[in-house]
Amino acid sequence: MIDRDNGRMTSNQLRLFGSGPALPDGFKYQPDIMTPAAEQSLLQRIEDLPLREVEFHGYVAKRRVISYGWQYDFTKGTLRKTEDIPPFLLPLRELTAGFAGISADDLQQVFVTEYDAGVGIGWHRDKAVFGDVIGISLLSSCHFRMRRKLGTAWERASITADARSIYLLRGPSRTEWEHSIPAVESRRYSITFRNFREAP
Ligand SMILES: O=C(O)CCC(=O)C(=O)O
Repeated sequence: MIDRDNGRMTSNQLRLFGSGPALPDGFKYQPDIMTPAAEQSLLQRIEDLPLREVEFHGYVAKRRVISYGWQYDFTKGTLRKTEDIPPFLLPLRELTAGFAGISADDLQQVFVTEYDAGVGIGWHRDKAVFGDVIGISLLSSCHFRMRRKLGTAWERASITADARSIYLLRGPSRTEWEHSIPAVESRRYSITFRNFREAP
């Protein structure tokens, strides 16, 4: 569902009526990138991961996360090498790279996040060391909101990111727009892959 300011139309309706652009430049979305069976087997593997509550600028958020490849320390503002990306995530990395039109080897950071019912993520832009951000939703959908400042007002757009869908933040959608997810209704997982703007 697209909600551009007070718009009430779905993205498909907007495209049917040819009234765009519906979403920020550089944002790309695709539903149904995997079967429910493939989603289930990923979720089974994720259940065994040692997810921990995220520490963000001195406070502990309710999301539970784990980073692979590289970890960004929000307290120190630094990157450090961490455990390699587990083999079960490599086929998903290939698929993600294909969606983004880049090499899988360049997606050197993976972040697995669990949002329990009632948990979301506030307005932010990902750290500037990272380039593209590509996110896969599992188990349930979320309302993926985007906004950017236009003078004294906010330009807004949003989409429902369904379970088994993928989105890409690149270009203005990555550098000019912030994004956030309001409290989800039921548990959701996201797997976000990132490359680097410059080699770390
Ligand atoms: O869960 C998502 O899809 C978004 C995650 C996110 O914005 C982040 O980790 O910075």
